Amino acid sequence: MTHLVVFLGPPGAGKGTQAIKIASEFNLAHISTGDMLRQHVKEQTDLGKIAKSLLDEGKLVPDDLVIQMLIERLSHDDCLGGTILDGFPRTLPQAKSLEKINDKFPVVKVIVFEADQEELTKRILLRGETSGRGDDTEDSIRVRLEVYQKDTEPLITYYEDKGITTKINAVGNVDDIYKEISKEFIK
Ligand code: B4P
Repeated sequence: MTHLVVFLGPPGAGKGTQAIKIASEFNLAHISTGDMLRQHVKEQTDLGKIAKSLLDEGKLVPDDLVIQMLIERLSHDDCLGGTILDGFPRTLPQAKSLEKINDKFPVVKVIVFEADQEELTKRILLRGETSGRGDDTEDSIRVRLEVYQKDTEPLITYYEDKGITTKINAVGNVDDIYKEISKEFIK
């Protein structure tokens, strides 16, 4: 059985930053659907060709494509000892797709990253100066924040109802935030 821990939060909240540190410290696999999609774009795969403009515009890639990509990735051996899902699920159908394979991949914990829009925009614009990411622009950030509120934020209630969420203040020093999150892994 592969336990899944979901990192949920708005764009730029630091999900990826913290997932890398936690996965390495607690020996977990780290799956970032954003990184996987960017790799597809780079390699110009069929999925990458579909994803490119959506990513740049700040829109979500269609559920069926992302779900298929995620399920295939979860079948790799490195996921057997537990996995952090960074950026998945982002919609209710994506969350429900995990329920369908729930016996093998139960979501045991959801870390909810909280940060205000001003801070998020500042971080992403700063990253845009060096990242070369087509979605680290002012226009794309606006869309990404809107998409987050509409499609992803409802997942907080969805997982709260299951009693498995922990909210984390994602504004502050990276190491302090890491310490807060790591408490959830040593309980
Ligand atoms: P992601 O790659 O998931 O991008 P993100 O939300 O911007 O990243 P994150 O919250 O991880 O922030 P990070 O640590 O990098 O998604 C990109 C796109 O891929 C989506 O818009 C969508 O199109 C597509 N996609 C991905 N998953 C999908 C799915 N499931 N379904 C459909 N489409 C999907 O941190 C951001 C910046 O802040 C960094 O520069 C970092 O250094 C900095 N930072 C981090 N913590 C900080 C702190 N405490 N203080 C100051 N700065 C900090």
